Amino acid sequence: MSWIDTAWEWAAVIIGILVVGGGVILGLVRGRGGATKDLPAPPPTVPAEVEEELPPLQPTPTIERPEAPEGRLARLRARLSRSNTALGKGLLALLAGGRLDEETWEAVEDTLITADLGVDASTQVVERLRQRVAAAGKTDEATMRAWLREELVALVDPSLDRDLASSRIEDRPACILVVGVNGAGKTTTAGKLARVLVAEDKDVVLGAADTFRAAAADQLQTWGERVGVPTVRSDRDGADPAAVAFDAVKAARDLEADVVVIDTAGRLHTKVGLMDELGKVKRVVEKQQPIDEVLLVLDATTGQNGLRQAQVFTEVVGVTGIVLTKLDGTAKGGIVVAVQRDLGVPVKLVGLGEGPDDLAPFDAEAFVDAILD
Ligand SMILES: Nc1nc2c(ncn2[C@@H]2O[C@H](COP(=O)(O)OP(=O)(O)O)[C@@H](O)[C@H]2O)c(=O)[nH]1
Ligand SMILES: [Mg+2]
Repeated sequence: MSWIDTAWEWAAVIIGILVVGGGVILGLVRGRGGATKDLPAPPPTVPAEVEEELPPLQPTPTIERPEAPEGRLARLRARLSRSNTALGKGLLALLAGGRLDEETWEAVEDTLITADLGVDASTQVVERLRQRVAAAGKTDEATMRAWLREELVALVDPSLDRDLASSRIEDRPACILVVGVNGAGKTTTAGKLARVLVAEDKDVVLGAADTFRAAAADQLQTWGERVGVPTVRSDRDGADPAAVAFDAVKAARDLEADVVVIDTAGRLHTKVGLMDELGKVKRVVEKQQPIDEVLLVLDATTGQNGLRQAQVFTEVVGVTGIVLTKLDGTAKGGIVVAVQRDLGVPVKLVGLGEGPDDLAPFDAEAFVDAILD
């Protein structure tokens, strides 16, 4: 058992050496540490935690937060009323002027027709107002304003279903096709609509099926990038629009997106060309899934001319909703009524400017109030 004793002795010696040695080494290190204070500073190096905070070399696009659609109404109302005050003020000046003779009623009807309300609708409003005045014998401004408002709201029809198909339907994305003549505002509307949908927390895919010029796809892609929405496109001018539309829908399905918005070309001068191209886009997309919404984009400033073009589109593709753009640029808000009556399709969205969030869901009462304010 003497070797254990020896081992313990050795252990004690080793521990002793370690304690003393450790103290010496510690002292040396401290001593050196003290000495470095007098040495020149080492070349500066970027600490790891600061390096991580430096901006990356490749600038990443800033994702914008679009304005909530509900919040837009107040601002857009102000813009609408700027271009439409002439209509509201003119009508009320005539109606509340005291003398409602034949000449005055004619002037009221002319004012409504001039505002693009359409002849039938204008005649109807005047007829109803005359009956009410005759029955109640009142023509004070508050009464006339209230009646005019009621008649116009009835014409714009608050009962129409203006909901947009923009949520997943039975485990697939909703599909929106945007159509209309060149320059109406299709691409702008598709871009603004993507923002409306992003503001509603939807996952959106854009499809650039206007393949005439690469610039058209660039324009759409830029809209998408600003709010982090991918754009399916072809880099080749003149690619088959139906193929691009098909790919966009496929991408939206693969990504399990909520909605895919497809922009189309407007340079289709003949009805036959329009039939061929839009008809094919529709047919090809529908090999995968139905198109839920066909939005016809109409420029409000083209007035009654726009209606004739619109008719062709309703014949070719089943239009489910109208987007009336450039209402900020016209005093003829009555076109809303004319469009709905002529095409039998509700106005679902209105464009009120060139700003990215200048697209608002349409509301009959707010619209009439904006006209009469
Ligand atoms: N003032 C105004 N301009 C608009 C509105 N919507 C579109 N535009 C403008 O109309 C022009 C044509 O738009 P674009 O989307 O390229 O038309 P597209 O050919 O149908 O795709 C562009 O300069 C847009 O900025 C709107 O609501 N108000
Ligand atoms: Mg376009």
